Amino acid sequence: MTLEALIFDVDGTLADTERDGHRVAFNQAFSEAGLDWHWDVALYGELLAVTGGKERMRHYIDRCRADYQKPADFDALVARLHAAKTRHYTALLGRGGIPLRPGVRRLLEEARRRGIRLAIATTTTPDNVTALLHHAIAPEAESWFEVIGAGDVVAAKKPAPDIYYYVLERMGLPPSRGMAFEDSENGLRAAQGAGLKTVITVNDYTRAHDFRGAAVVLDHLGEPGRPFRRLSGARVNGATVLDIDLLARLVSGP
Ligand code: XBP
Ligand code: MG
Repeated sequence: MTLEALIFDVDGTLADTERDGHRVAFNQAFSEAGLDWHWDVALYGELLAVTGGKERMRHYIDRCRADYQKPADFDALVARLHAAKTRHYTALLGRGGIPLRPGVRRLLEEARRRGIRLAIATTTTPDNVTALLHHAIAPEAESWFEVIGAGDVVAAKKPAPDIYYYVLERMGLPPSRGMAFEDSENGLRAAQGAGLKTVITVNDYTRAHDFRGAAVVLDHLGEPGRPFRRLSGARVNGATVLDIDLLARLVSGP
């Protein structure tokens, strides 16, 4: 089967955005609103089981803050906090706060040179995607991606496959011709659910997740002089960077 398109998750996959990005921005929004909510590194790792920032805040209150009396307009409070969090997060990206993960720029540039189509399928808010692309890749990088599926455009977030279905449908792409890139179990389940083979690059929050069924699991995509480490999945026959030729083999493999 021919490889025609690469579809990327954003948070944790293009860049390590969660611990030093989203988490910090949530805490800024909480303290600015005078709330005593604080998400430390370990707690945030647990909260990441729920995708979507608004959903994550509601989950935190329901599971961890039995003491908190929800106001009548709790939904509006969550929406306000989330808007403030997005403002803090995009400002942090604007200061160049979060770089791309190893090999991401190399692979995107090779894909563009070779006419491979690119897209994004993420749970995060569209403004966050735009800010990351703009500040970490290039001012015009949004135009590198044919479809950007993000945030609330689908009702059910990952691990539901909906965002991948949304992107595949807009691209007119059969899943057998695409490869998804994810960093988490929720992301893998979403991509698999839509019939896509998936490359996993783990990070500190996701290393111990269950990645059975992934095409290959790596520590990162690899750069010349900075080889990836294969953690599980398909054999890579001595390859040290994940490039389009290797991806084409993975997509046509068993
Ligand atoms: C990332 C998420 C998001 C971000 C926060 O999922 O779960 O919720 O943590 O983003 P993915 P918002 O890796 O699939 O992109 O606050 O904008 O929801
Ligand atoms: Mg992710």
